[in-house]
Amino acid sequence: MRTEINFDGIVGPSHNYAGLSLGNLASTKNFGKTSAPRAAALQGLAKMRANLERGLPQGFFLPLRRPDAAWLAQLGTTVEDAAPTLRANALSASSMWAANAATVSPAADTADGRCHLTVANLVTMPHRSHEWAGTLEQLRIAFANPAHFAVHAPVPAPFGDEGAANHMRLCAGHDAPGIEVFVYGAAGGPYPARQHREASEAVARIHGLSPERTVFARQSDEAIAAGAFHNDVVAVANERVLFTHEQAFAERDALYATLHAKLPEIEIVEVPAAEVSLADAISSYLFNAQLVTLPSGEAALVLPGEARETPSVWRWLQAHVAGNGPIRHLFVHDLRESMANGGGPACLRLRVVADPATIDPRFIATPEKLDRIEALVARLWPEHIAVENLSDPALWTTCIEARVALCSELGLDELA
Ligand code: SUG
Repeated sequence: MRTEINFDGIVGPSHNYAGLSLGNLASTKNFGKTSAPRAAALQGLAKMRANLERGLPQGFFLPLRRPDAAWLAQLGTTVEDAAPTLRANALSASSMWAANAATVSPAADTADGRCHLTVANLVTMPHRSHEWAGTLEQLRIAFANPAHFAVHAPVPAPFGDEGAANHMRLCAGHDAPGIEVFVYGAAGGPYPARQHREASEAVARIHGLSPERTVFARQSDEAIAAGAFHNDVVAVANERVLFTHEQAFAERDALYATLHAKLPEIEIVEVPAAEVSLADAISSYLFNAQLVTLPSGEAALVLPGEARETPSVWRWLQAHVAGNGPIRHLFVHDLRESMANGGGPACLRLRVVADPATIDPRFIATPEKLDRIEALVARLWPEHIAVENLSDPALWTTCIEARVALCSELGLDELA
């Protein structure tokens, strides 16, 4: 049966705070702090385990090869010789944020009835611009069955594409035809607009989406200026629910009217700026929650601890759950290590609607497999990385060996 599967990026052993993402306020603020890669990976694995226990199908992606020697070679250098910033770009563990791996259009939406995935080019940020090759390699293995999947290479530069983080899907049920909403940013503000409309339009064409069920919406300039470098920092959709901040979209009324016309049963849950400011929404990652449908049919939010610690946000959530709103349950997780680089629960996962039996089983989580990954992470992931450690050859070796061991543990030696 086709169902929604969340594929989380396993946090790689090189996770660090090099402050590489301009416009992502958490990344800038935490530049230079000492990271805890082992704790980061264990926090992510605990979220995966909890979602599995909630009855939600769960998959994962492996960290990419870091340092990325192949990328440095294209730039005429090596990890030993690269300047510190370039070396940090080659060592980033940023592929953990699987919401930026690809854009996914489920089979029910596409012309050929297959699930289409286009790998994101992530060209705006140097440290993310070299993820695509490793991601493509991995998705081609996980979704190799040509009867059910088509995995596409990224759209070409200069059109920036950041994948599912700027894509929402509204539908009566996950396997029913959906309305796909692509959110792009306009250039000209203090921070780069990382998703370009041209890229979103290309992805919609490549996936064979019907123009009647495809919507292109502009992110509001205030949201980008306030630090919402991806739409999934200010809005999230699941089935017929759109959960959004009042200031997420440039032409909000027109967008809501379009969505109501295309999906009359839509429920738009809008959080007013007067109750939760954009600043609080962004620092707490209220909208970067995973909005999921539990086996009971009820909707739940999987939130980061920061949402409970932000009074305006927690007040709003408590009132919503106490009232008659569509979101019935709140689950809070400690994802502090990822959050400190601007990645919340929803950034860490890529949603794919498919029959799990059609996916390479090596990427599907089971409690026993999570036990084995956890044990390996506890043994091999560095406990801490300070920014100056990035120039230590011993750290590069540790990162390479830890990842190779994970590939081998999961029977994925071809990715080593
Ligand atoms: O691209 N942070 C990521 C966070 C991505 C969050 N993803 C979604 N919103 N879906 C980014 O800005 C920080 C890395 C550093 O600074 O070292 C970073 O890349």
